[in-house]
Amino acid sequence: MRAWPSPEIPTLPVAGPPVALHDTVTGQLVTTRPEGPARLYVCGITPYDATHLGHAATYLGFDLLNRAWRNAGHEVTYVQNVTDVDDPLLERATKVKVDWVELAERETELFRQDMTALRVLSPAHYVGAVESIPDVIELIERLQAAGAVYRVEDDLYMSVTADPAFGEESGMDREEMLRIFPERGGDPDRPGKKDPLDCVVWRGERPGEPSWESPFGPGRPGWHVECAAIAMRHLGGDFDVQGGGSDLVFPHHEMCAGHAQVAEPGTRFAQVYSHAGMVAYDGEKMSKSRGNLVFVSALRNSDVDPMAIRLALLNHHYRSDWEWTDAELWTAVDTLADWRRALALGAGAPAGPVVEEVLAALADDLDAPRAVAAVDRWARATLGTDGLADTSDPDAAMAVLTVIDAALGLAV
Ligand code: 5CA
Ligand code: ZN
Repeated sequence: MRAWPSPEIPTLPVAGPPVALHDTVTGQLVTTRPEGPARLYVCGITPYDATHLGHAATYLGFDLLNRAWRNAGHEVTYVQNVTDVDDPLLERATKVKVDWVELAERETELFRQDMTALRVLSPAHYVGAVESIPDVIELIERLQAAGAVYRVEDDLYMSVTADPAFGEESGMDREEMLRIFPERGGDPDRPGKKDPLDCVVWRGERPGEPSWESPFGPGRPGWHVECAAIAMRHLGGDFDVQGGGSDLVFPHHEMCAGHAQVAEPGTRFAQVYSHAGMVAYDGEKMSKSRGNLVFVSALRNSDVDPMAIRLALLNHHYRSDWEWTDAELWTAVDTLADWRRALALGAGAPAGPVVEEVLAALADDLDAPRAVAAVDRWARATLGTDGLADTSDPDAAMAVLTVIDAALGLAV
């Protein structure tokens, strides 16, 4: 499907360092060494409600990775899906009496507008579950050929233990998996399953639900098989980074890896699994099911500068769990105003060290708060908020503007 227009990235006078990223599997920092274009897959939205700040924080985190790679001289092939048919979307459509296709299209369009306003680089391939059904069917057939699929009534399940590496991505033991699985779409107690952790790959047609023809009977894709099929189609095996929020560590990314690794034995799904922390509001994880949401579009509609939203999100490290407060948004508005005053001077404190620090911070596990602090120190030195104003570098503003645009995605 159509993505959103990508902002231009200005060219930096210096290349950024190689990018190190925290890997969920090993719990270590890994220096990524893409061969050819860096290949990134990030799990997209389920479009039944507007983009909230938790979603935005996650996509911004991976936007920093995309930018850090590009600034280090790599091309990037970025793929993102849209789960445009799944239980929560169909349930919401029924509840609000709106056609599910209409609801998905409307919310996907709003997401595009939010991403555009936040200056998030767009994916090269923005792919819906519905348009991927032929790829999903083909993947299920490969899983069948590997003997990893069985039927329970009209539904097809994949045996998770068919992947010898099952459990490696999340590093969880069975007890923990069994506890989390039902909270995140799993059905451990269904009679007829061989293993409670097995997941649906094809959900047979139910009355009143959309379905598509397939060799397994009419139905629709399971959730995990969707991302496995889309990633394999557009990135191939062993791609550089699989990303998403930490709520996807298990079962979603574990199962995606399992599907791909059973279909192509001997190949890893992704080299690195990267997860963003959860944003909370009112004391709990911001989630559609809990309803404690702050929407990006609502802030935009109340005239909040999208760059202030972006800066407020950048003030938190992508891996930390944190709670959104309005106070932080207003602090970001003030910070931006200071930066704008400093940048309007043209001359300023020496830009070289700021440029270097911003690029180094982002290459070090996307440490945006450290990069923001460096820019802030520069602005204070330039304005003399800390003492005497320093305008010794005649070209400072242009250099700082360029790096905050290229690396942090801020247009100020
Ligand atoms: N469509 C699936 C992924 S294939 C899905 O999880 N959709 S979603 O709309 O629920 O979430 C979209 C992305 O936002 C996912 O990467 C998810 O991990 C992330 N996300 C959801 N809630 C939060 C939150 N409160 N804080 C941070 N990230 C979040
Ligand atoms: Zn996904």
